[in-house]
Parts: sequence; C-alpha cells; structure tokens
Amino acid sequence: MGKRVAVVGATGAVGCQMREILESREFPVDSIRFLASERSVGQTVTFKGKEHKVEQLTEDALKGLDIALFSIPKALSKRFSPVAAANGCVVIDNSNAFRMDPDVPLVVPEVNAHEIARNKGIIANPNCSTIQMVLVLKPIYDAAGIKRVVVTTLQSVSGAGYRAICELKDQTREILDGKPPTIKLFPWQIAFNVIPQIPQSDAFEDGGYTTEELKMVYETKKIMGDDSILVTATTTRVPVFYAHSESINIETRRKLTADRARKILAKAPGVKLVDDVASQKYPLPVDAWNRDEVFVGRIREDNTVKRGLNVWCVSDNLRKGAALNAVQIAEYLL
Ligand code: 3JN
Repeated sequence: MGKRVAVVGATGAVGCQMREILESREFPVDSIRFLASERSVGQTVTFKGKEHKVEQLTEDALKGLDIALFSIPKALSKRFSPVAAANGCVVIDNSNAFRMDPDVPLVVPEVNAHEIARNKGIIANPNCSTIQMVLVLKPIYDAAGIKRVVVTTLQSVSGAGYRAICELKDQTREILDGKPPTIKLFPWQIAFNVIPQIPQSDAFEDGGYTTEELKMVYETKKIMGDDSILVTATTTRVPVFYAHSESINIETRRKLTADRARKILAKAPGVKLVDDVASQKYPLPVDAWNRDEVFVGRIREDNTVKRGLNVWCVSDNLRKGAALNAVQIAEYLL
C-alpha cells in the first residue's frame, strides 16, 4: 500500500531534491501533492513522468495525508505542521521550529532511528551541518566516547537557497567582467570571499555565536543522546555552490588511533571513507555533489592532546543534509 504524500515548500532548493529523491528511491506513493506559497502557485513540477500543479499551502490543503515533507520557513512551519499533525499526518520538518522541543524526535536515521517511534505527528530534520557531523561522530563515540568537539564549517551557498546560488553566479561573472559585485542576500560579497556569519539574516547571539553555530551545539547533544558532549563551532560561508565541508577536531574519552578510526569509519552506515593521502585522495565538494554519502578523510591523530583526532568531512547539504535525511525518516515510517 502506498502513502498519501505531500511535499510542502515544493519549489525551493530542498523541496526539489525531496521530489527527486522520493522518485529515485521509489518511495511507495498512492497520491502525491506539491504545496508552496502563493508565489509559486501555477508552476508545474514533474513526478514519475507526470506533471503536477503546485497548490497553495493552506490549512485545507493539509487534509487527507499520511506523510508530509516540509521545507518552509520556521514561522510557517510553526503554523502549519500542527495542523497537518492534527489531521493524522506525520510531518517531517526541515526547519528549526521544533528541533529542540523535547516532545519532538530530532532524527538522523543512522544515529537514532529508534527515536522515530515516539513521534506525536512531527519529526524534526536536523540542520545540514549537524547531520553530516553526527554521522562521523556516532561510530567514534561508540568506540571511544567523546569528550569535546571543535568544528569549523565551510558551507556552500545552496544552503541559503536558490537566490544565494544566483548571487554567487552573478557576482563571479560581474567581478570577472571588471564590474562591482551586486550584493543582495549576503551581507558582503560572497564571490572570491569567505563570510564567517551563517545565517546571513540572524543577529549574533550572546557570546558572539551565530544561530547556526548554536544549532550544531544543541542538536548534536540531542541526536547523540548525551548532554555531556562539549561542542564549539565556527560556521563560514564559502564560494562553493553545493556540498558543505567541515574540519572536525574530536577529543575522545579513550585512545583511538587514526588507523582504528579509519577502519571504524570505513564500515559506518552512510559514510564513505576517502583517505589516501599518498595519492592525494580526500573528500572534495565537487565529488560530493549529488551524492548521498558523507565523505570523510584526512584522518589523523591530534598531536597536541593524548586522545584526539582530526577529520575532514564533506557532504551534499541539500541531500543528506536535508532532503535525503527526511526521505530516509519517511522510509522508517513505512
Ligand atoms: O545556510 C546553510 O547552509 C544552512 C541553513 C540553515 C537554515 C537557514 C535558515 C533557517 C535553517 C536550518 O535548517 O537550520 C533555518 C531554520 O529552519 O531555522
């Protein structure tokens, strides 16, 4: 039996990936609807060779559904997710609206799929930077425990949506043509630059952290089910179109050699080890684009502490970082 499915936010960068992944993974669908804001109504999208009209997201449109994949702004999700859930639908929400709600499971299936069963109609999809990091942390945690994590991200512009992708393209062209770059979405020129502020729209929090950095701290503790794991993050935007990269320093509780970490990560679900420095093989955003795995490499022991590892990790932020993780959660609901 197929499910009655909706993709909400269907015309966005993540919504399009959700549609593509539902189709390519042959998710059993009885009926499917594509909802979006008024702006996108009238557009058509193709699913399994058939054209579908994009419908307006309203409370009425959320009736008669089994599963809804939401990728809409937090304020809209806060309003519409409980409506869908009250109608008997399970919402998998990609926004930050419910992630830290103790009644809402925050799930990366390879790490804490067991949490899915306790949902009350809403399951939260974590932040993209958190998802790829916990896929690497979990097998290391199981083998040696984790005391502290220091992470720096290098995030692609697609994490900020279609308009950000266009801004990087346009600015690159303008600068190469000798013109001043047009700045719209990001606070500074993003072409040929690195901006240590994500998201670009939020004010800095107390202590000088960005909300993206704090998401990585609190979401990691919740997904790993261990509040004692210390996490500190610096998140940056780089002029890359697709796939986020992360430099992760992990202080373990017990000694884990780089060799052993490599063996463990080579077998970890959802992870692909690319770590052969002799032949200059390590994860790269251009190789991770449009792929499902979280790529890890450059694994080495931290030579400043007794029990520490440095890891480089790259993943397609729109796929495992968002749409694929949501579809994998939906597959568990089957
Ligand atoms: O910029 C990125 O690379 C990731 C962006 C995440 C993001 C941006 C705006 C709002 C989120 C998120 O998923 O955490 C949200 C949000 O839902 O709060």
